[in-house]
Amino acid sequence: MITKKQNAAITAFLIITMLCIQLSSTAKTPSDLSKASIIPKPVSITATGGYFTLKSNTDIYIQEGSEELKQIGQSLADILKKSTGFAIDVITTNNVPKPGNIYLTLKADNSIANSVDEGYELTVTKKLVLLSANKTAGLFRGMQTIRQLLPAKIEMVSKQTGPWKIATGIITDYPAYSYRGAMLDVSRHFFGVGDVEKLIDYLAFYKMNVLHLHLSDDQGWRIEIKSWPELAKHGGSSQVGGGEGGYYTQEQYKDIVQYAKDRYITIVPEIDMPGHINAALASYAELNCSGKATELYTGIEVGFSTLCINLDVTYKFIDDVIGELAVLTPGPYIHIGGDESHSTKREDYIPFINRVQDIVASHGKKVLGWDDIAIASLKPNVVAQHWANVKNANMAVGQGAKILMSPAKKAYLDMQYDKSTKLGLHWAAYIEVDSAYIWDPATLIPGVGKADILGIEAALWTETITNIDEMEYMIFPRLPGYAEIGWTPASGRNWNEYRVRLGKQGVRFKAMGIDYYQSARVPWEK
Ligand code: NGO
Repeated sequence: MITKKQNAAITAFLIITMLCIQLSSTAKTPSDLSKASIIPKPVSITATGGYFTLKSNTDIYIQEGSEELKQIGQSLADILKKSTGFAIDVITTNNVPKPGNIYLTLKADNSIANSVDEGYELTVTKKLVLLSANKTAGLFRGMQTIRQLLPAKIEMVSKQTGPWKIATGIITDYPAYSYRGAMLDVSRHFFGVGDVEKLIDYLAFYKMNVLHLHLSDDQGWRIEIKSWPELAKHGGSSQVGGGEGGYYTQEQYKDIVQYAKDRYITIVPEIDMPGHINAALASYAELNCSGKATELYTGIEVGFSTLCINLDVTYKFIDDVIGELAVLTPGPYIHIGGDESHSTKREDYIPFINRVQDIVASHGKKVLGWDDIAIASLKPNVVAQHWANVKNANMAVGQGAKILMSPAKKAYLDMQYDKSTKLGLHWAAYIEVDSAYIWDPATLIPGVGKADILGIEAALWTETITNIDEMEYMIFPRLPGYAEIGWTPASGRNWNEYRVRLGKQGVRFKAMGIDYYQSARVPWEK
């Protein structure tokens, strides 16, 4: 006769023995989830030492009741179908599916701790891949982890041979910062809708959630404004070096916004003012203090143009432009630029920025601006994007504003990797892949701590970048590092460990057809 006490002891013994077997097999077998090269690195990974195998009869089951969930299931199926060649269906269910399948569910009780909107929990057993989150955004982020756990060739668009194995275990994950973005300057050189969508796909793959579009500058105006049609028609007809330029019609812009939204990415549109505005001054004579339109500009100087601060029409123009943009923009922010207004007197600049903040607010949006705006009186909810001036960042924080971190020395994607880089500039620094990774937004500027920071944004200015291949060369392999800085807690980041994980992404870049900079500081897996 076994007593209750003995029974409990036997059970405990069995559990400990099983755990030991599992741990030792984890160490020996290559199926070790904790060794997976996921970028950004998840907050917590527990490996259990086995494999789930995606087979020709694998389907994606989704919990009933959410159209968005269906879309996420479908986008995962679309990716997996191409490379595996399997006919993967998306099936709605209320029960845990039978072994061999992927299951996406929402937690009705919001029980995933710390996750805000984007956290998720991924449990892989030999039988099932179970992805759950409080919100669909979390499922979308978690889906990127599933992609990265599969062999790199899962990203190819032609049929490949398996096996398609995923190491078993549990991942619990959520972001350190709520804003993790990239900026693309489409003014200096224009990038069409397809190129922008490609960039959005890359951001999504690394769990980034904002794309800031620098839509206007001296060299080109890139968004159709119906009440001021010459802005796009004339102001959009130039670019650096004198190419034909281009602009997005409002319909095309809506497509970009929707494409991003489907990937849980917010578009932040920027109209740079009062400087960097020559394309508008060339399009409308009445915007100039002289009453005469300027010439279109195709050089790369900065700081020579300004709106005419004391004209009423200036504010009518801004109100119309911001008004149309606000309607096209579901996200909370409109970026007003404000950088390098060297041709605007300080006594004009300050009231101008104050007034423009009110215009943005009157259209129901929040203001983002380069850190230069900190010399004005910042209204509540304004975010200052730090790029060069530490004093400005401190002044912004002193006024209660949050900071978006884009320090040019660390996070400018147009900075050359080293002296041999043919594209790009180096006025702020040469930024090798390690330098791009080794910094902490929360300790970079004395007096600006984690609580003051909204997030990080890597900026690609395009004076020297003319097409998607050049864009890819400058952003890869630095982009995944910025994604990790934004997502993974600083305490979990270490260059020597990261460079190995990054090296393993090389095959993924290749599978996606990305031509990247093969930095000698990274052990690339070919
Ligand atoms: C500066 C400048 C841009 C340039 C960029 C080039 C800011 C905020 N204003 O950054 O106009 O394109 O450098 O690196």
